[in-house]
Amino acid sequence: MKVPRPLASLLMAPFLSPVVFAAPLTLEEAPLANPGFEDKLQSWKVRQNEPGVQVEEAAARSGNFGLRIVDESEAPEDNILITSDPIPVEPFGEYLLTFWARSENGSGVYGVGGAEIAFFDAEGNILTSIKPALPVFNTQGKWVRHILGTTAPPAAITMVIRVTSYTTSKGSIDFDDFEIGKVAEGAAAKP
Ligand SMILES: [Ca+2]
Repeated sequence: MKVPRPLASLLMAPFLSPVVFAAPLTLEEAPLANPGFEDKLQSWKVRQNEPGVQVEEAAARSGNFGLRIVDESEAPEDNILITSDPIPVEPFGEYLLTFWARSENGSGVYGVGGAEIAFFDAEGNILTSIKPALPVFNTQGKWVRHILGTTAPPAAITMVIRVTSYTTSKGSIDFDDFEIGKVAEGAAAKP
């Protein structure tokens, strides 16, 4: 599969230079539908606090639309949860998720909200008690790229991306331009 250009260029980024790979690190794009919310919420499911979920032009980093979540209180029932459609994975596959996010008014020392990856087995059971997750902090309105790497558990057949707000925080976050890819075989460093 073609390597998505933004991910490929990301891996050439200078801040990754201390990691020395035996071969150039390449990614196989995973099939994530509607990664930039140009088709509104198609291929994403709102699981909690639907009124707090908006897809609008004001939340776009690229294209016409972006995702805005608005958590108006620190009450748990106001937490927001949005889930991508399942994405097929290979056991022990190494996956890299990137997305762009910003918050102008968010509170919370542990982040306003964030994105995480959850893996599932063939029966639909979740496989990780602690999900690989990245918080989004108040960025004073500046778009910031977030990068999360993880490895699929042995029984994993699918994963989803989950976008959430946190119990301990309130405020809004804009998300756009999700990408996820599998690190190609043979990319590991040699001793
Ligand atoms: Ca977009």
